[in-house]
Formats: sequence, structure tokens, C-alpha cells
Amino acid sequence: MSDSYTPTPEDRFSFGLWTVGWQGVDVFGGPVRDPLDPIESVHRLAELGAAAVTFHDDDLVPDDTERQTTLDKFTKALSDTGLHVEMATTNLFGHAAFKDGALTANDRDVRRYALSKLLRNLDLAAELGAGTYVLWGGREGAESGASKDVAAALDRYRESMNLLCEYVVEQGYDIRFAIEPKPNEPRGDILLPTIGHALAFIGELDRPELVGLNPEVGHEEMAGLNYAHGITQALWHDKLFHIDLNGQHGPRYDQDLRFGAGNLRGAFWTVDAIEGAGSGKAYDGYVHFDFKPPRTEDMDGVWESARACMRNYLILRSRVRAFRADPEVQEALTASRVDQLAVPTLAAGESLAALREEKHDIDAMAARGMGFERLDQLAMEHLLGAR
Ligand code: DIG
Ligand code: MN
Ligand code: MN
Repeated sequence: MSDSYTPTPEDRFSFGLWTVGWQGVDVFGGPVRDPLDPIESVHRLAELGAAAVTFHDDDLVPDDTERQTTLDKFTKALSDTGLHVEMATTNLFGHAAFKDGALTANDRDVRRYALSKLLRNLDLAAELGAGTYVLWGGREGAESGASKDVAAALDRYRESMNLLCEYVVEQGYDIRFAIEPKPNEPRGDILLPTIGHALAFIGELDRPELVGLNPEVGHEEMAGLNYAHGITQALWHDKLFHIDLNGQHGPRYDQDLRFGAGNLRGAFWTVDAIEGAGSGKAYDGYVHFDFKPPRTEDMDGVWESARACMRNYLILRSRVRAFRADPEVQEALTASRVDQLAVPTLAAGESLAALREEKHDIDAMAARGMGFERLDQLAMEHLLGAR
């Protein structure tokens, strides 16, 4: 069935191998699905209309047995399907050695091992042409107060980022790093928990221009934050290097639902922000999904879930574009004076003294309605397909 919501490579959809390969393991239960051959994932994702794939080292080459054979099969599948690798990352969270973190583990030998594991996969990422390397510090954190010297941990995080940036410059790799914030899970508290924390941290690095963000919908929403606002600020800082789209129902465990299946209104405004539909800049990277097909699903359900991630994005994109093109919306935006926010508060050449002399009718200001309900109802009706 092909319709206007059928993805094509031009839509630049991308999936992590670990998503469709998720065997459904959770804290309370073992796998419900057999391991999935990454080569099959490449072919099936290509058939569904994806443009690219991403991977952790352990998703593809978990050890050295048959490493080159696996890589040869993987690059052949990429060539046969036309998919490419747009991002790579390191699994610095699965092995027990990382139980207290990787780059910020108290044990120095763990930190040294983590860096060497990361560098090896960074070389592979460069070889495969990935432009972005993600760092999700899922184990960087603590469950108790005295166990982690947070200032020292940030020193070690900064040291590692500085070393990695130097390395890509020395190697001439065309790669940028994207930090992925998350507030908690699997650690009680994870370092760099939100977009804001990560932005502040990046500002302390030697080469901040090489480091940006890979914000994930569910991670910001687990912290009760507005993902669309967060990625808009990341864009405002020119730091939105990558995105992890999925679904989440507010502050609870990390659900990693298919995109659109959680906070649907939030997903609408997320697509609006990605499109740069307001006054913001558009995100021009890959539309990447980091989701987990639920334990309830067999492999047919897994592929349906992946297909639906892309389909939901395309449906929402058409609704956002219709909203932004609607003349009644334009009128409502003007009535809400949304456009006036783009006007500098002080006129060019105007002095603060002149501003302070101005007389203000604050009662008249107070009496004005903003008309936001009409504007938001229009958005709601576009989302619901009632316009
Ligand atoms: C979880 O949200 C993390 C890991 O899956 C991976 O390191 C990263 C890649 O986008 N997201
Ligand atoms: Mn997640
Ligand atoms: Mn993620």
C-alpha cells in the first residue's frame, strides 16, 4: 500500500540497529524474540523506506570473532540497498565492567578501557562514512551521594571529550560528536541529564565547535521537559547535531515507544520545530529513531512498529505544513502578536534613557487578550484532521 505517507530515502529516515534488533529484554523478563542478524535489518529497513542506519560497536561486531567477515557482509548490504551509516556510537553501558560508568568510572583502568573501546569504534565509524558520533553516558552517574565526586567526574568527562576531539582532528576525520542527555535509568542520577546541562558542559571544552547534542524525546520528557523547546534551543545554539525520536508518556521509566505513540501533541510540535516552521532554524540532519518495539511483538510487529515510526512522522509533517499554510492560522498568529517577538525591544540607535522616559499604560496592557486558545485550537484541529 503506497500513499503520501510512504517513506522514501529523500525523507532521510534512519534507525539504530539496536532498535529493530531489540529482543524485548527488560528488568523483569528475558528475551521474547530471537537475535536479529544486522544484515537482515539493513535489507528490511531499506525495504521500508529508510535512508540510513546507525549502530553501537556491540550491535555489529561485539567481539573479534569473524569481525572482518561481518564488516564485509555489512558493507555489502549497505552497497546492495543504498543505505549508509550516518551515525555510530559505543556501547559503554552493557558490560558489567561499566557498572560504575565508563568515561567517569571511579576505577581509572575502566576509564582507560572505555576510551580505547570508543576509539576503536570511532575509527570504524570514520571508515564507514558516519558524520556524527553519539555519546550517551547511560552509566555515567550514581545512586548515592558520596560514591561519585561529580566535579572530578566532569573533569574526566571533559578530559575524554577533549582527547576525542583532538583525535578526530589529528586523524582528519569529518566527524562531530553529539552528547545524548538522559536524567536517570539505568543510573539513579545520570550526569549531563538534560539538554541544558549538556549545552553548559560543551561550553567548557577545548573544541566546543566539534561537540553538539543528540537529544532524545523520551529522555527530556522523563524529566518533565518540553522536547520541542529543547531542540529549538539546541538549534538556536547551532548544536542540534542529531536527534533520537521516539514516544514517551511523561515522567516514568524510559518507554522508547515508536514515534508518535506517546505524547502526540508534543510530537506535532517536535515536527514543527524540526521543520523550522516557526521563526526557528530547521534541523537538516537525519530523522533518526531510537525506539524499542514492545515485548508484546513478534518480528512482524517489530517491522510494523518501525514502519509506523516513519509513517507517523510523515502524517504529522503534513499536518504541521497544513497548519502553517492555513490563512486562518496566519491571521491568528498575527492576532496573538507572535510576530512582534521578532522585533528587537530597543529600536536601533535608541537609548535606554529614552526607553525609561516612556509612559506605559499597564492597565491597557493587562486588558489585552492574547488569543492563544483560538490559535491552539486551530493547531489541535489540524492535528486531529478536522481542518
Ligand atoms: C539510548 O537512548 C541511547 C543508546 O541507545 C545509544 O547509545 C544512543 C544512540 O542514539 N541512544
Ligand atoms: Mn530512551
Ligand atoms: Mn537514544
